[in-house]
Amino acid sequence: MAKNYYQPEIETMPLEQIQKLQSERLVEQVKHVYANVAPYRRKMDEIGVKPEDIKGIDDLHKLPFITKDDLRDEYPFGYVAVPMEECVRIQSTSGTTGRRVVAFYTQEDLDVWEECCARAIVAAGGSNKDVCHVCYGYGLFTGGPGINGGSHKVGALTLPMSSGNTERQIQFMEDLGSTIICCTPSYALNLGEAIQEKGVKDKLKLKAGIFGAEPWTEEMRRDIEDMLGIKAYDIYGLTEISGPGVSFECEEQAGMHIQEDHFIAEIINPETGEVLPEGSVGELVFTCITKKAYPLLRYRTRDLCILTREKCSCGRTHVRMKKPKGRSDDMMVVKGVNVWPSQIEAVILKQGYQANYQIIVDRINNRDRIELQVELTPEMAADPETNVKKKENEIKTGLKSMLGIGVEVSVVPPKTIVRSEGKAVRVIDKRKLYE
Ligand code: DLL
Repeated sequence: MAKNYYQPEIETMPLEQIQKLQSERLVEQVKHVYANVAPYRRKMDEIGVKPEDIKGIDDLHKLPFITKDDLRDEYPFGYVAVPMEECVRIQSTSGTTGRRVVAFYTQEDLDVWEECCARAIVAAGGSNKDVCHVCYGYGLFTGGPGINGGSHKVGALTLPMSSGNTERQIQFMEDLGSTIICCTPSYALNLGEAIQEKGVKDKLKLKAGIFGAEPWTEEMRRDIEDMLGIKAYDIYGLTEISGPGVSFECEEQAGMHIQEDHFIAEIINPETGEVLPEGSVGELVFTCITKKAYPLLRYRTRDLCILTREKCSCGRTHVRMKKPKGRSDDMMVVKGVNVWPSQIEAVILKQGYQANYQIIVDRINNRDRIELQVELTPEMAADPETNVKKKENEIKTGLKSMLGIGVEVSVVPPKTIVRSEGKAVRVIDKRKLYE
């Protein structure tokens, strides 16, 4: 692994040393939170846990969890742990699933966050020779500001494009020689399509992409890599814990290294809260051990995934998380069966479609109905042999064996489904309207 400022020793530290550092930081953080965050102090008092009971990471399980509802109940200042004079920034969740959560940052918190994003850019091969094209949204969403700050720290020339205006994005890529593109994977596909249509792929200098903020499959990775002629890296994060860069992929593309000098990760059983051993699927929980303004302890992300400490050939020792399987709140119960959008996506991508699809769930005469609209690829549409009815039946059969329930399938012409510029909205659950 090439050495430079943004691959600090800490990324390759032996596990015992990382855990020692985590223990020291955790002890201090719990004191800070207990002294300054009244709702968390109440939670600890309720179960009789005192800061002095937490002597290191082995005691982490004694601490109470925080959920998104706790943060919403205390909106906006309840979980802030420093005086407002020390806060220099807020970011916020989109609030699509309820009241917004506002996260606060001191200058030091911003530095740590940007450092994590810088490490992600370096892990994707970035340096001060690169032109980093950021088309995550800017503003309250953490994507644009976080990656922007990381790119500055790396010393790359940073293009703060924000999302949308695809024509302009491509023009800038051509004119300024963008080498690294950062956006949601669904927008990357959208850009890929537009680049193919314009026939300008050969004029671009893109070599890598850093994509996250929504779930995406390995099949989608391959599509994006082919369309853009790049290596596609995954990046993960959430507003409550800072933003992008909580974890990211290295050149192995085999899970995202969690920045363990700043965050402790656990996997729990979402039903019982019990901590599960390495390798189990469960809900990811984060404890922030360096953040000062909004230092959440044992925050339940609702993301379901697996952690692994298997050795990574990149040399980084930080634990890896596999691609999140989905969110516990993404799961739909249709006709009494658990259905994940990612399962549906896997079936259609395997059959050669791209990730341009929409799932519509409804309830008619008290019976659930699930419909999938999938777009033909331009090649399929141009092929006179393509038989739409046959294609619909193939997808239906694939879904029936994956999910065990019948799904109505419509195969529609290319460009019928609205394209995403940020996080794609894949599911429209009309049943929620009747609740
Ligand atoms: O999406 C932060 C981010 C920005 C991450 C840019 C990566 C790149 P939120 O809007 O608060 O923050 O949404 C967080 O998005 O709990 C996951 O469910 C999902 N998510 C984020 N990254 C990934 C990923 C940003 N790589 C929520 N794979 C998280 C799957 C992801 N899901």
